[in-house]
Amino acid sequence: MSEKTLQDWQVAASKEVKGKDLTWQTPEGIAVKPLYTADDVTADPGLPGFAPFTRGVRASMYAGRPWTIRQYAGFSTAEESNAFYRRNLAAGQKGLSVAFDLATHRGYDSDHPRVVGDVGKAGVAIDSVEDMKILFDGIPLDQMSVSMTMNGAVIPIMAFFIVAGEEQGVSRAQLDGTIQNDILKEFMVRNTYIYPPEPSMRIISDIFGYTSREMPKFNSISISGYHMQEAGATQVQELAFTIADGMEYVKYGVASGLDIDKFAGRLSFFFAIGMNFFMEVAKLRAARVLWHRVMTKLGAQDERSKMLRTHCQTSGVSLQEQDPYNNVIRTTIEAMAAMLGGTQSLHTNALDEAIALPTDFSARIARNTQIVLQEETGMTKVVDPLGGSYYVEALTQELVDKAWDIIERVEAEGGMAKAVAAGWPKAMIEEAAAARQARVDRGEDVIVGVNKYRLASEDQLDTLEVDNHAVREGQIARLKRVRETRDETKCRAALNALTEGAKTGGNLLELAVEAARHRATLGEISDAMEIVFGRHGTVPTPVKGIYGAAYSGDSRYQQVLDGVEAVKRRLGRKPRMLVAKMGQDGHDRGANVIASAFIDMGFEVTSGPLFQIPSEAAALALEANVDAVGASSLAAGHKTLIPELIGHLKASGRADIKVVAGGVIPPQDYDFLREAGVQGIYGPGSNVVECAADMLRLLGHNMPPAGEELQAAE
Ligand code: MLC
Ligand code: 5AD
Repeated sequence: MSEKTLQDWQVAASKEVKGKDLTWQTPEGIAVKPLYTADDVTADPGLPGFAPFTRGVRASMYAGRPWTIRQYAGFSTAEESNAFYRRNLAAGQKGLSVAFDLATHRGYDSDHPRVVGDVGKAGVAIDSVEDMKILFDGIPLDQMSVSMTMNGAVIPIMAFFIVAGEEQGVSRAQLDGTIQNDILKEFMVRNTYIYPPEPSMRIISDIFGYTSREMPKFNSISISGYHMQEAGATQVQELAFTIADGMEYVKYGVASGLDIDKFAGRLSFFFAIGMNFFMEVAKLRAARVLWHRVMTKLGAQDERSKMLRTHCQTSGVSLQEQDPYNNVIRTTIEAMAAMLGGTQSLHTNALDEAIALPTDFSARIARNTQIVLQEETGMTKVVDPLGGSYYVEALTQELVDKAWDIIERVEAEGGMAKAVAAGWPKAMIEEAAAARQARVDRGEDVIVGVNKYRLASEDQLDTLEVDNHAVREGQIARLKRVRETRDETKCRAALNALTEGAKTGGNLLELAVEAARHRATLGEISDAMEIVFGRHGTVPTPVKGIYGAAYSGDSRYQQVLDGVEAVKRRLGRKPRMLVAKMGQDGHDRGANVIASAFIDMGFEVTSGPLFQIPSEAAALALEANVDAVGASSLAAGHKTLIPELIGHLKASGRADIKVVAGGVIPPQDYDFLREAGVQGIYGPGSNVVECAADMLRLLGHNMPPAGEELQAAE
């Protein structure tokens, strides 16, 4: 036993680093010390399988049964996605997870004029029960657990799933899986809502009611922090808002007349796992402690109601377009954090994440990352091996306390639905996102291959390309067949009953199941409710001052500010830009960060509403009389939507308006876009100050090249 004291260590360490303060201030406001000892551990984590489940929800954890390898996937048609699922299951994947295209998410059939660029692109196109049956062809739904990421069009998708099961001979009581069904975070960060908040919350209670009665094995919601972290939230924000969302859903369920212990045991969670390894491990442990505390407070009696079970996905935003094989390393580290945090189910991202959807090759590496952890390393043999680590235990407690402060604020202001309507959680997350972007652009947060150790030239990856026009044609033909062969009278009657139910009460899922049986389509079922509920829309409000503040005194930033001033003198007004979001792509982090930063740099920015079609974006550009349009695209619609936008601008005699594109755009598409008239393309990892410098050049300003300090390291 050492006789040395903490003070002795302090003296020794301080001498080594010549008195430098080694405390690490994390973005969540936690001061991480260079050393933790037993003195820092204030709470006993107890044992796994017992309340408050700090060390895991099962006594034996992975020693008894490893987590579910559940890769999220979907693209193109139901046939193609089904074949992809079958190949993956044969190669060691254990559970399914369906990614739907954005048309489906937003309640539009594939033949709707607003979704021309979206069909089959970011996920699989599903228009009716017929598509759902093909999606699970040869996959027995009584044996395979299926997660479906659906929030907006959750009623028709659940109905199709139930009827597809029925027609496979599987009763709904046997169906095992999870529906995301988490609308609060959609209004906050993910944006695939359809209806306004109030009817959306009713839909969730109706699903709780139906599944708790009819589908005992089915997880009725996946309360998701993932998208908050993707949108820029710190781990504390992700943790707090997710648990607070969960509380809100439980309160709505109880208010709708359900007994808390009848449905709470089937609520599940979903977190992102980023690169701050120990913070992520501690976050999952803290989440379990917080949920146990919250559910006890809400009056749950059954321990299963208080047990937080979660899926995790490694972080998409942490992966880069540049030097993409580094992404395999990042994903491995993140997967280990998810495992050591005690996740129940995991998706590991593919190395081409920042560019396109996974190919068979990149999906294999992603899946094998988990298989290697499970089958080669021996890491699953011990339950919660980080339990008792001074640092991890102290961090767990600190996260619990910090998140609790935010949860108490939410509660004091009337709960998460009210907070979301007031908008402060979203603003808080956007501020964190702008601050992170500034740290990356300034090189303070290192990203290997992007702002440090950047390669002089990059090899191109083979990426998956979906021909959305062909998928759309196929879907339109199938929709036509479905509509021609169904009993129209029965179908209409079921749809009318659904509309009536939306008006006067009655379980919407139960009513939609009937409509689905009679081959009502996804768009028709959505419309039947939209008549009563209306469709929700939002215009972004970018945060101001955060990005600029991080750059005060920076010489390159000053050059850009001077450039903007020069253009302003020439034009007699600020340079104007429209940040446009077209198609059903609701990923607005990039658009918001760009808008915030450009405003701080002196541009006049119009943030277009989400979900515009190209003619609407062009009309807005003319109305705001902008000099340039920045089209932000993260859902693969760029090849259809941006050329159309340029066509509309030209047709209106405004070919002079510059169009640039940003977001997830594979290098393979650059020439196509340039030929269509796009004058600047900014993929992931672009430095925002340099984007602005480029914009000034496009506007005729003689902008000097970036100085040494901003040039990428070779
Ligand atoms: C588990 N079991 C054990 C055990 N471990 N039994 C004995 N000993 C052990 N050690 C039992 C469980 O109790 C359960 O049975 C069964 O085994 C399955 O285990 P599980 O732990 O419940 O796993 P799973 O079925 O995979 O469920 C995990 C889940 C679920 C609860 C988190 O909700 C889920 O799969 N979620 C996935 C969500 C998802 O994939 N989302 C994708 C989002 S992508 P029983 O009988 O108790 O149930 C996205 C991106 C985008 O959102 O588009 O934006
Ligand atoms: N297939 C596979 N992964 C997908 N993701 C989104 N859509 C798909 C899809 N169709 C993953 C990406 C993204 C996160 C939200 O989910 O990793 O970052």
